Amino acid sequence: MSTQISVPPQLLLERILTLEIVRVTERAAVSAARLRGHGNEKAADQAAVDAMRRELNKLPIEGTVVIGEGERDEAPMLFIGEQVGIKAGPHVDIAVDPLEGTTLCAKNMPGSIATMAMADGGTLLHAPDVYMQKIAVGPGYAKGVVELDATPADNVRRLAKAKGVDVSAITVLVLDRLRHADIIQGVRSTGAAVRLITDGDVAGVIHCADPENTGVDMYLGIGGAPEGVLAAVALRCIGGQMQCRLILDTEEKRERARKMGVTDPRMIYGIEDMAKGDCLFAATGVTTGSLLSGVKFRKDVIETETVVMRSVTGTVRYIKAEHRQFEKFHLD
Ligand code: VTB
Repeated sequence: MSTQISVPPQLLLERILTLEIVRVTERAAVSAARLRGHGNEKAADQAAVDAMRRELNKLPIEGTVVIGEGERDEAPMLFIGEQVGIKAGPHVDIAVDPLEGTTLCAKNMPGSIATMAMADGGTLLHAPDVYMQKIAVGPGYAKGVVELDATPADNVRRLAKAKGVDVSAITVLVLDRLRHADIIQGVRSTGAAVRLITDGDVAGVIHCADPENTGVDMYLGIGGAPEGVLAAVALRCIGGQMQCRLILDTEEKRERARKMGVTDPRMIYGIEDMAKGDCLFAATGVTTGSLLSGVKFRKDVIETETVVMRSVTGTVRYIKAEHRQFEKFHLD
């Protein structure tokens, strides 16, 4: 079963953009990778942001950043509302996380990626940079097989039943945080396994789409809302289900969300509430993880691995690139 929804032809993104966005995440990943293991999250993130912005501004689009580095006053670049592209071409929404897993990169640990999504203008959820409750599973299950407001134990049992396996064969991926103690305990109480990650829940959610290879059946917990929207775009392309709710626990956050068009602060968002139109997703590995290889610097050649997806066709491509004369063509 696929989560694909039909998109009117006039809303289709030009498919050439699929390859264009690969360049964007490749460049961001290479720039961040030069700072792998330097212990400086800010510098690595800045390098990725600079590179991503430079590349985005070469694209034949009229793009608006809707998921970015933060709101205008706190982010000098790729802030929410920033216009990117050559200002000619289709109107598109852009979601970026130039370095997802800054700590992973700074510590040279597995799983940091440079990632972005592009969608038909006005079709991505404008989410403030707050926390978000998330649950995700892969394709092939009846709608509503798991639910955000069901208990972790209940969700595990429901998923095991739908998959036709014993609960002990289910693995749930969770960010290793104190706030998740109850979730972890709830999952383990059923006999299911928990896999903990220190960071990086965009890749975490994507793992659910291919349980046979990743060993992950479900993603559960609280992570960033921007990462939630990026992950939703990926699942739109490859199939799966996701339910999310913004955590708007202060008046200040509710006000920020209101300004972005959120009318119901308790709303549960499905994939299609977060990504309505045709959309593209790309991620390039910075440090090697279970989804993608990291950047490799060889003599005269830089290697990257990128996954790029398109929702309207459901095509997923893994692109291994060898970059020569990278510096020469990297400049503006
Ligand atoms: C979340 C998650 C991200 O950072 O935003 C997390 O969505 C931050 O959680 O993928 P904490 O505030 O508890 O650290 C990531 O893991 C990226 O690093």
